[in-house]
Amino acid sequence: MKTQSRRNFIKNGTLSISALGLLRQAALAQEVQKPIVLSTWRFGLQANAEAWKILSTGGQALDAVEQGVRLVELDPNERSVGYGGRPDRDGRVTLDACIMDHELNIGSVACLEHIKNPISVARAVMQKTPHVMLVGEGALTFALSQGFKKENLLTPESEKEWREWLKTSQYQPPVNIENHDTIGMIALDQAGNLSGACTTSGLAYKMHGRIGDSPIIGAGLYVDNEVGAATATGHGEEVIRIAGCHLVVELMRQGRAPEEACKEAVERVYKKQRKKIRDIQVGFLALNKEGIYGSFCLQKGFNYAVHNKDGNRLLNADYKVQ
Ligand code: SD4
Repeated sequence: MKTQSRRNFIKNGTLSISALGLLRQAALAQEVQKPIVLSTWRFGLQANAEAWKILSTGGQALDAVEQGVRLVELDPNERSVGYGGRPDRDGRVTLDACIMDHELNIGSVACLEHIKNPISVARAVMQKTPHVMLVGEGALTFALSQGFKKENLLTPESEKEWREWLKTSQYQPPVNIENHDTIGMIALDQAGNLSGACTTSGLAYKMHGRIGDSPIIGAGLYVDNEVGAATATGHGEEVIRIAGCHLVVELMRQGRAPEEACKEAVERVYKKQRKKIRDIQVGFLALNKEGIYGSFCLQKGFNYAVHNKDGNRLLNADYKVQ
């Protein structure tokens, strides 16, 4: 009897020590990975590095995403965002951008001309107006009233390309996967708050006035501080059709891991395809409240940059169409 209870004691003791170990392991596994920032495409590396300066010193995700994407907007060699972006079919550079913080504050501009940093105008819409979205002339008038400078955004390189395009285009907006890229950035700061920003010159040689998913909250970007954040790139028409980023965040709310949520959204685009699937690209990038991230795209070629305490790196998204 005595021996047995001693054995039980030892056995129970061993069990409780290993149970404790398991609990500790589980706690470690659940430790939130923060701060962390993610952005779409290769230029995400430089944008992340800029955002990291803010995040790594305890700054807010909102400031980090704004400053991060501004860098790409200002780069004339990036031909799909901000200054130097490819124009529409009339030769006009029209920009779309939106920003969202952890308190569901949102700001957006669309079809904005002549301003190098549309993301900062979007932030001003969010913080200084009773509205959430301004477009075209109204957005420009507001930007100028806030001290933004009116500038020519069409660089000689972009103009030359556009003039070449005019020769053969028959003025038809093209649908292909090469001549567009957007920077979408999502971040979780040290305080555990999420924010996101998305900015683009949209599809090259689009019809004048065309607006994609990027400035539309719920399509090109969505943030819910209880759940996670998502951003999108690719053919805006397809992303808007499924309310893409809102869908990804809601799928995470239902328990999907970030990559699974992105995959399910891509599946939905795939199932409801209206154009030749090879002519369309859509990519989603998601981050949850625990700092776990994932991505998925329709066809090979989408990559994204991740910066956390382990460094800044470029990863390839998995894809649907083999
Ligand atoms: C748009 N989604 O205007 C943007 C373009 C883009 O990769 O992301 N291209 O439809």
